[in-house]
Amino acid sequence: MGDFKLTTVEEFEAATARLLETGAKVGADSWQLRVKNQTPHCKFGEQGVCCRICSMGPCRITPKAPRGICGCDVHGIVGRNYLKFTAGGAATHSDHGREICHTLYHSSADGSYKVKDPEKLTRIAKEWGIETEGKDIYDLAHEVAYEALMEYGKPFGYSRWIARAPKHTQELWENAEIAPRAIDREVSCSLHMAHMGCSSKPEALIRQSLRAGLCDGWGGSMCGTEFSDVLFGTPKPVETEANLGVMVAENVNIVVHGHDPSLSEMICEYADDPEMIAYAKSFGAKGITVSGVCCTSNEVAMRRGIPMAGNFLQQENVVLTGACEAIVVDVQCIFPALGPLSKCFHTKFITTSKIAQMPDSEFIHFTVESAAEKAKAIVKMAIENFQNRKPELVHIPDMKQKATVGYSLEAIKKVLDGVTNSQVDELGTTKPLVDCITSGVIRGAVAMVGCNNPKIRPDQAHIDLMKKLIANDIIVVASGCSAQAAAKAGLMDKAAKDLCGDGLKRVCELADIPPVLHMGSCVDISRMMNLAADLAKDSGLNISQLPLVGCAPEWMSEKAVSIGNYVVATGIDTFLGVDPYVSGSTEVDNLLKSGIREWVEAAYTVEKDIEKLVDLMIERIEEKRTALGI
Ligand code: MSK
Repeated sequence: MGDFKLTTVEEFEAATARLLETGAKVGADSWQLRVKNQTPHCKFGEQGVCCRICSMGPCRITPKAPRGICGCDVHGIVGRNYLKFTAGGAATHSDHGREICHTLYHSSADGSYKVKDPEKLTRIAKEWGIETEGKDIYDLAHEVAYEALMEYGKPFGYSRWIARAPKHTQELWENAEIAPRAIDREVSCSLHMAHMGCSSKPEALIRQSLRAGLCDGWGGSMCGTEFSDVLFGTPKPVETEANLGVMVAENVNIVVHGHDPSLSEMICEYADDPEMIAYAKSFGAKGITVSGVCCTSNEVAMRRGIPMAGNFLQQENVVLTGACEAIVVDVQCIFPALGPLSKCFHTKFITTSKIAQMPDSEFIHFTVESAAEKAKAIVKMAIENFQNRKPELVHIPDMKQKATVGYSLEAIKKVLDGVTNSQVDELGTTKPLVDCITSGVIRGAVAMVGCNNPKIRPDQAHIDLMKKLIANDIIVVASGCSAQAAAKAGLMDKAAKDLCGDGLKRVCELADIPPVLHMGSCVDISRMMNLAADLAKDSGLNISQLPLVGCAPEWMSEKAVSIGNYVVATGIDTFLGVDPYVSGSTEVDNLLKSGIREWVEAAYTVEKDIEKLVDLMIERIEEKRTALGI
């Protein structure tokens, strides 16, 4: 096994404890302290039985008070809350996707944003029946972007992207009346249904929850992923590093955080500019290091190899190093705590989007038109802040792992084709993966996604699950903060093949891949949907028959609920480690855990015991294999 060793959660925690000591010296608050103040959590909220959608309440359902003032029972209240939770997530991902479409619409040969993958753009245009012959690539980009923007509000028809799903899946959606229409329509319709005096029938509310999820995964998120690839390049395997040790004490450290690559791509451009590096040197720094947190980090890691400083619950840690000149954020998953925390250090907390404005931050409004100018101003501001560091507060944990990232669907097909030398079209095929699965060399695949949540020991569930899965010859594709947990631990180092069972190890060696493949950010779970669709088409099976499951063991956001709904509605059994606030209603709980199987051939499992969760996933994969006779 050589010198390779995983970094343990205990080591992560020791590093965090040391950083919190610095925090205590300067009077910093932290999520660890706030969790203590907030627990125990409200039981009504946890069960989803509190209703505050009108001002007659709030109403809370108990055995003594089984109905709200309007007469709604617990099942209606829990179902409505779940639908609103989903709509919040679908809106958020999809609005991110919309921003990317706008960026594409404004791309130009001489502007800040260019088309880096014209082949992919042309492919999507053809898929959508848009004439490509003899067209200037930017005219085509604008036309496709316009059509994509129309997907958000078109009055008739279903999402264009669902044509990528296998016929059988499309029929299931049609029959269950959950085929996603225009993206904004599904979000609005969800809020309408959950309004006082509208739906209180669990079945109707859960059906719409699935539909709202589908408009995200097979709508807004797919726009986000596909057009980010067109603009910034479709990811290919690239070497990088992960964990706080990627920050460099001698350099100006800029940390990008959030989700939209439009900002972080520009910051990376300017941080690489020789003029800026010289400017940094003039302030006594040796250079500039850009690293990332959360999904913005995944975006720039996948395309540029920019190192990943950490995931969701490490965002405060980057400031606590005392070596962060600027934490620059766009949208989503940003702790408002970063404002007051950065005031305890020299760090500039820079917000850039009107969608995520926070107190105690410097707001530099970043737009497509002003991208270059604003990115340069931000990089300069960080450089000029280097001189304000307090050396006695600087401590960067000496902890990082190597990682190979950038496994877009296109890249996965390419590496696997390289192994089998199969005769394929230019886009490749998933057939080698199908062969590995049917022959049993690989038992199956798990899509590991989602966040960190203080309810679970941070990162432990992700890492423990992945270790057991790969040891059982189950390949893992990961995205979001789950992917970063894997990278920090070392599971995206190719040397981690030695932790695999014999079959998966052989595949990793032949394909020269790590056993956990980084597929990107949270919107990039749409890549996993395309992978599942291709696997089904290439194997001649339905998605639900494939030995494939999804898992979000530490999820926390509304987006994760939306994701869960589209993954499960795509026919993939989905395993959660955190309860989605539905335990107060047996009807809603039963629907999600079994009833929806009748509509979409898959359902949820919720299990807080992580050991049991992984065993249940393996069991499910083996059941599917048995059913197929493989
Ligand atoms: S950043 S949604 S904490 S994965 Fe996408 Fe991580 Fe979850 Fe945010």
